[in-house]
Amino acid sequence: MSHQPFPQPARAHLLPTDFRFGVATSAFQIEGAPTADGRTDSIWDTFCRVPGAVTGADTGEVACDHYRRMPEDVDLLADLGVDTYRFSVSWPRVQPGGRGPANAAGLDFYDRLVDRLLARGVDPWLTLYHWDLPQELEDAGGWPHRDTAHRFADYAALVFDRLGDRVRSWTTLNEPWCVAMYGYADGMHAPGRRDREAALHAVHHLLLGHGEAVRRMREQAGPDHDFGITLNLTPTLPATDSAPDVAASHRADGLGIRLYLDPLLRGAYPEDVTADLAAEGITLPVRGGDLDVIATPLDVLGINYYFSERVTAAGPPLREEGRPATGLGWPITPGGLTDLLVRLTREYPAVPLVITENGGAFPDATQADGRVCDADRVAFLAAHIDAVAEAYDRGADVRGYFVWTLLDNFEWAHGFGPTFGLVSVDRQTMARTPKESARWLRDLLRAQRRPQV
Ligand code: IFM
Repeated sequence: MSHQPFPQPARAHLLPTDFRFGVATSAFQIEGAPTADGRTDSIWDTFCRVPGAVTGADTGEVACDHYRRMPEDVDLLADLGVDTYRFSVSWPRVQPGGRGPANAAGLDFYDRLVDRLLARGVDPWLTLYHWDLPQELEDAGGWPHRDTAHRFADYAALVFDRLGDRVRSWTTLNEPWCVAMYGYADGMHAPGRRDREAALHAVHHLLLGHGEAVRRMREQAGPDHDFGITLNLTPTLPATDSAPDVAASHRADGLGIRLYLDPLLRGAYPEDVTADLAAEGITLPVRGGDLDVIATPLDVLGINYYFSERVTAAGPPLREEGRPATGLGWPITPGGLTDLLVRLTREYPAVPLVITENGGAFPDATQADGRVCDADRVAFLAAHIDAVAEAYDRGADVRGYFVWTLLDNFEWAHGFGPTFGLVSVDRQTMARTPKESARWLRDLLRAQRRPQV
């Protein structure tokens, strides 16, 4: 088979030489080893046992066996030439049950991971919460319950105490929108509740937990530490110029984007959104001082970008016939990323931006010679890196871009079907095979790092 030249992000040369390139993963999606060294159940362990909750009844029991294969995986990602690895810590591994002292054996794993990354010249970027709430905290009320925010801040302080001497970049939460809406409103994700009011209470307590955690960690931090949160932002556009479509798009923007950014960066919930919620009979459980805590200054705002969508007043977001889409049917819209980054820089108080996740699930083709060909993924990544470079050129303060994800892994309620990885994982043997996209990324980063003449 002939090798086609891979597409290149034409504007990548516009990015500064200290622009970060990384790959991202999360604990539950790759680690496995659910009972090793004192770990107890998270809500996702429980959810996977619910018949019909996860496609194919897949579970995180083995996942990518990363808990045992961590050194090999660090070597794989270091060989890509990335300068940053974003990973998450499993809360029930390091504080089983979500209360009380740290579990030293659980923390030891992350200690070894951080040391190995640093030895390979890769900067660790730690996310404290990527969806795996200790089951006991859910049993006590979960994120709709205010106490969970305080428990999260305690947990953050425990992890910081152990790893803060070597980890400079700290993200509190990954995608609070998904935690609240998929977990507590739609029931598609753990813990599988369907209660819209509880979901909106969860939003407030997630943001409060974020702010409290940042404050607690800053008490112990030095000037080199960076603290932030990662939001999944899905920009919306009205499907037509009609007033109802424009209003529907604005409402979706309010619930998906401004409900998070406004309190974090401006210290207030958007009034149009709280008025809409009040009309539904829902009031956010805000107490005096909460918004000051939530608006604790950030050093970085993480953005997970997958697509933008067109909204109509008539029903769910439009899936436009013939528009390019990923294997999960998500529209491929790199221009939406440029517009989002430029908008954030124009509309919100200044904060450095990092794309903490971007990637696509595509079906991969394994050739007779063993190569895993994923030209769709290469084209997707090239277009999005190009979109980031364009935003940078237009003045957006964007400092980094991380590919989602290193390994084909447990894609939540979809199980192991959709593959987002740069590296494929044989589900029987756990053997890792870097795909063509991994080779492409390595070559791109080499060229990027080459001194300009
Ligand atoms: O796999 C997820 C990840 O855990 C959170 N962001 C989106 C990814 C793809 O769905």
